[in-house]
Amino acid sequence: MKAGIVGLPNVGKSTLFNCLSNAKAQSANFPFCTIEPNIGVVNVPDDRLVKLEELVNPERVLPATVDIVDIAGLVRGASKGEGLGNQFLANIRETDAIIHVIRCFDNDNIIHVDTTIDPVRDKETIDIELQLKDLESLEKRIDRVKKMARTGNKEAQKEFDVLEKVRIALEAASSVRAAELTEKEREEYITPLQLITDKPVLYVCNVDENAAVDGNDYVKAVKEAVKDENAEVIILAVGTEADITELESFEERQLFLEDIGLEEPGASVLIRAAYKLLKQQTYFTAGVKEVRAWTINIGDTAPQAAGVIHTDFEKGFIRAEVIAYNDFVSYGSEAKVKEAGKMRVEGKEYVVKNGDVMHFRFNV
Ligand SMILES: Nc1nc2c(ncn2[C@@H]2O[C@H](COP(=O)(O)OP(=O)(O)OP(=O)(O)O)[C@@H](O)[C@H]2O)c(=O)[nH]1
Ligand SMILES: [Mg+2]
Repeated sequence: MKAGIVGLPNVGKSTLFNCLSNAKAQSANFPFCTIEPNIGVVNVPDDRLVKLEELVNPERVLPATVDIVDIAGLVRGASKGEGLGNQFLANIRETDAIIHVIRCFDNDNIIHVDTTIDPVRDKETIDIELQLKDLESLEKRIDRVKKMARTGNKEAQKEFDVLEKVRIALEAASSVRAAELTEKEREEYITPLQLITDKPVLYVCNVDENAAVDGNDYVKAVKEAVKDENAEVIILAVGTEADITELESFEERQLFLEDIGLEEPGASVLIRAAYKLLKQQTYFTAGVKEVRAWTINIGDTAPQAAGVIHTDFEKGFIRAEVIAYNDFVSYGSEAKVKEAGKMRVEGKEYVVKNGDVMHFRFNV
C-alpha cells in the first residue's frame, strides 16, 4: 500500500517525508529541491503491538508498514508541463492515497512560490492541476468509448454516460472523489482509470511549533474550505518534528514533544490516519519468535488473511485459530485464553476482525 505526498514546492513535503521514513530525502529552502521521487517505507505505530510484545516477549517485533512517495512540488500549469511536478504525476497515479501538504506558517526566510501565505489558494492550485491531469486521462478514455458507443455498443454507451458525468464535474473544478456516482459505476468505470483526484486524500497543515496543538487561523481557513469533502485535516509542525526525529534517545524526543504539548509525534497520528484512509486493518501473529502485524483489507476472510503471509497458507487453508485482541490482553497469554475457552476455531468464511490474533492450519 502506497501513499503519495503532494503540494506546492518548498512547503515541507520532503521534511515531512524525513519525519516519517528512515530513508533520508534532501530538503532545502528552495523550490524544486526534490527532482527524483523519494520512496520510503514507514512503520505504522500501533500500541497493541507494544502490549503484545510485553505479554509474549518475542525475539522480534514487526509492525505493519505503508510506502510513502515524495515527489517534486507542483505549480500552476504542472498538468501542462510547467515546473517539474508533471513528469512525476505518474508516480502519484500509482499510489492508493494522497497526502496533501499545505503551508500554514509565516516565515519570510522560507520562499513561497506564490509569494504570499494563503493556504486555501495553494490547495486550490494543487487541486486544479490534479483535476486537469485527470481530465486529460479521462478524455483519452472518452474518445475511445465514444467510438465504440457509436457502433451501437450498449455497454460502451453506459460507460460513456458515466465518464461524461465525471468530465463535467472535473471541468467545474470538482474532484473525481466528489462526483455523484453509484458504487457500481465508480467501481466499474472510474476506479480502473486510477484518476488522482479519485484517491482518498488527507490534508496536512504544516504549522509553526506554537500552533502544533491547536492550529492557527490558516488551519481554520483550510478546515472551512474542505468541510464538505469529508476528508481529514491533520495539524503538524513538520519542521519541529523533523528536529525531534534527529534527537538520539526516546527520552529526549519525548521531553521535546511534551514541551510543545504533544503526547506523541504528529507524524504517528498521520501514518495511522493514512493507514485508515487506505481501508487497511491489522491482524496479529504472536509467537515467541516473532510478534507481527499483518495488513489486510477490511472485509478479508481468514484464507485471504493467511495469504498475506504466504500464498500456500491461502491455497491449503484448513482453519484458523482466533483470539480477539482484548481477550489476549485480559487473559494475558495464549495458554490462559485457551483454558478459559476463549480461543475460537474459524473456517473459510470467517471475516477477520481488526486486532485478531491468529494461527493458521493448512495443508501444502
Ligand atoms: N519554518 C519552517 N520551515 C519549514 C517547515 N517545514 C519545512 N520547512 C523548511 O522549508 C524548506 C523546504 O522544505 P522541503 O521539505 O524541502 O520542501 P518540499 O515541499 O519538499 O519542496 P520541493 O521539493 O522543492 O517541492 C526547508 O528549508 C525546510 O527546512 C516548517 O514547519 N517551518
Ligand atoms: Mg522536496
